[in-house]
Amino acid sequence: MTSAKKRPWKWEEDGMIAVRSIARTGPGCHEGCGVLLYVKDGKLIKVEGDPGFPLSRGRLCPRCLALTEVIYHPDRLKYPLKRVGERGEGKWEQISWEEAYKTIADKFNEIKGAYGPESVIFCTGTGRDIRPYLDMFACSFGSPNLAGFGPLHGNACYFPKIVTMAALFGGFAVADCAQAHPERYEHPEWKVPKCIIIWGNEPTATSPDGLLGHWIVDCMRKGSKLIVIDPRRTWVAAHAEIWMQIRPGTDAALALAMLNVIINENLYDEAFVQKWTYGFDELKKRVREYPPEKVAKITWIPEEQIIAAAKMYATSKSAVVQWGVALDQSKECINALHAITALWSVTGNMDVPGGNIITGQLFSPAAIVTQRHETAPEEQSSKRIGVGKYPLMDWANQIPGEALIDQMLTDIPYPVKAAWIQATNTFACGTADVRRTYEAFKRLDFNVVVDLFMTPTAMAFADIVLPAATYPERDGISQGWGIACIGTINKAIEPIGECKSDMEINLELGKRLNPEAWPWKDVREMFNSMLEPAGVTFAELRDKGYHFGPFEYRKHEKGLLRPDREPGFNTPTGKVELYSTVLEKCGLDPLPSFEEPPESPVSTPEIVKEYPLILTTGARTRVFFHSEHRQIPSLRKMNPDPIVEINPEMAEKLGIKDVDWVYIESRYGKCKQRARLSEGIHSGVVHAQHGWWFPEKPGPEPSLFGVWESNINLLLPSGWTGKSGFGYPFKTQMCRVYKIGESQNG
Ligand SMILES: Nc1nc2c(c(=O)[nH]1)N[C@H]1C(S)=C(S)[C@@H](COP(=O)(O)OP(=O)(O)OC[C@H]3O[C@@H](n4cnc5c(=O)[nH]c(N)nc54)[C@H](O)[C@@H]3O)O[C@H]1N2
Ligand SMILES: Nc1nc2c(c(=O)[nH]1)N[C@H]1C(S)=C(S)[C@@H](COP(=O)(O)OP(=O)(O)OC[C@H]3O[C@@H](n4cnc5c(=O)[nH]c(N)nc54)[C@H](O)[C@@H]3O)O[C@H]1N2
Ligand SMILES: [Mo]
Repeated sequence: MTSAKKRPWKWEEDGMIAVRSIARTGPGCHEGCGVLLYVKDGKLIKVEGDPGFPLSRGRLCPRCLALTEVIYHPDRLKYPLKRVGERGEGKWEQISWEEAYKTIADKFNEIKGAYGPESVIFCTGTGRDIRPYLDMFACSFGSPNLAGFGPLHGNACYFPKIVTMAALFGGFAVADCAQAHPERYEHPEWKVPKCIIIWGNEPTATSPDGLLGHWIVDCMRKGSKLIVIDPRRTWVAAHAEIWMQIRPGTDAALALAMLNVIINENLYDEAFVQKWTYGFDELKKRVREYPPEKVAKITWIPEEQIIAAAKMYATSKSAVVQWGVALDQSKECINALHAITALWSVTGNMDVPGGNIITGQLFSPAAIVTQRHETAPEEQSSKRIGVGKYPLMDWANQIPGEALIDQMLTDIPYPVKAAWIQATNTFACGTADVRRTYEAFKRLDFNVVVDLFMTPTAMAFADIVLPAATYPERDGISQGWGIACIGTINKAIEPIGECKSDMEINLELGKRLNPEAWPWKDVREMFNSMLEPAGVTFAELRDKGYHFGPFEYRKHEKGLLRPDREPGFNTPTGKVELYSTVLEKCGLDPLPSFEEPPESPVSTPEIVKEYPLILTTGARTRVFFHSEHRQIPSLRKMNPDPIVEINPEMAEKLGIKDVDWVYIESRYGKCKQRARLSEGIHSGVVHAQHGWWFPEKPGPEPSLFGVWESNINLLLPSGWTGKSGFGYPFKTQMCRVYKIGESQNG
């Protein structure tokens, strides 16, 4: 066990109380940075980075710095609300928690009695730390239908990566930026990666899934050279040795061409390949179909650049891939993920210092899995929505989002009657084919939304709205960073109004629905029980601040990856399966390949005349988390309107000037955003922001806070998930852009 020395978590400073904590949600956030919360007269005054927290070392993003504006915002939900008018009318009545819980429990139990617990679905979005509790909540009610994790369509955020890695090497890997070690860069075994490929990712804006962006900057300062693959010139692209301005959705072809160069020029790690991989010869044969010359035409990347990048990556020891959500957000995403995993495997960068390291998680899985088995009867999992549709989804125990919407609309094979929506702004952000999703949720008999603010989702669907606490208003356990490190979130202030933490809400309502499954008297007792596998109590963890699990490199050599403790990887063959027996069993191609996006200048040339531009969406901004923060003055000021980025040459052709309002239109829908001319985007590509609604506009129907005006997901249709059930083309779509007449502006 590696923990910090005991240090205070609360002290007095300059007439204020300082509370050491970890930033989690709400509001939305993907990782957890150490924070110092300063409180005066019971009010949060300011937030600073905690220099003593080894993973963030005092750094913070603009959203944490604006936290007081979130907490004390006049629009915060403060009390449980019951709908009194029609759905969407915006007429609410304040009720007590007791009445809210009773109404929900009665209604859920009534549905359970009439249709079975599976007729209640449980939905959540990304990154919030409520997932384990919500999982327990759904299971203890008996429903196998916990949906979400951000994008409903194709589960196109991180899950495809998790599943691909589980299939290929039976584990989960992240880029090694010394985050596994409390002493970080000073750890004797850690090595600075000589080369970092940043692939479809902008870590300095997003700090996504297991990585804080400043780790990349730290590595750059220590000598790492970057290869960046992005259709837009991002901060990291501007600082790269090689920036490949790829055509959206062609990443699999690029990875295969890089493999082609590495294999044909004998730049791979022969010893690792021989001893630890399965199916190299088949892969070698497959990559012959992807010579750089051909792939240059597919990807729009010059052939020499592909070759140079492949050589630079393969000859740098060590080298690492840091990949982003752009890779999950194409239709046949598993292909690219498979090929990239093969890249770091054949070059011997698997689980080595400064490579892609295999990690585990510390606290929840054991507790949650036990809980799940105790409370979710076997026969219930066969009722999971979409079961049998996609073998790989079944293998991974996932719900295909499109099957969920289909079932909500058709009642086949059984009706969905109610939704528990905790921390997702579904149709404003997390789903494609917005109108269809909207219709599906509208059909349900009873919906509960737990959120910080009245969102378009809550306004449109909710019968009961419950107010959630922000992280300084509650205790919690933080586990992020894609690494076995945990710490406590420490309450610094009393919640405003009657807000409660998500965990409290799940526990209190869980007790009413199934008391046996929730034996704990309060949240603290629940946390202690969940921390048992990690061997610490909440109070001990709080006093230390953080706790790292053990970490070793090259675990496959030491028998640390397989349940039988034999050397090797936790796969059917015991090797990294370049040729995947799991994918094969699931009826999928066992080798990576490239498929054109469903709409592209190549696959649908007939529509290019009318819709000539490739639309990529949703590249994150530093100031918003998805659809959140639009009501926060200091953040909104930095990005007041929805922005579509267009190359100046193209803009000129289209008669569009900087900051003009324009329509972006696909074959399926349109919305309006404001043009920003940018040299950094390819002239054949435009990029539109996602998640836009306008808290300042009227809430009641039909406006729903203007959610139909600039919502880019109106342009994205259903029916386009990949063959595996994973993947959706959120970032590859054909569109046209044109200027709006003056009268239609704003
Ligand atoms: N076009 C396009 N669409 C996309 C994407 C894209 O790139 N392009 N990206 C997709 C991805 S990767 C994802 S993950 C999804 C994300 O989609 P969602 O996860 O649905 O994200 P949000 O819309 O921000 O919804 C989060 C809601 O939860 C509330 N909230 C925040 N923290 C808490 C909390 O701790 N407790 C509770 N109870 N509520 C909280 C917020 O106020 C907000 O209303 O969007 C997807 N949508
Ligand atoms: N500030 C902030 N941080 C966030 C979030 C947020 O909303 N706000 N959301 C969180 C969530 S849920 C997620 S999933 C992560 C995502 O974080 P990232 O993985 O960084 O995702 P994006 O910003 O969507 O896209 C990264 C880059 O991919 C590029 N790109 C677009 N299409 C393609 C393509 O076809 N191929 C390639 N190679 N590149 C492409 C875009 O231009 C963009 O620069 O961020 C998390 N962190
Ligand atoms: Mo995501």
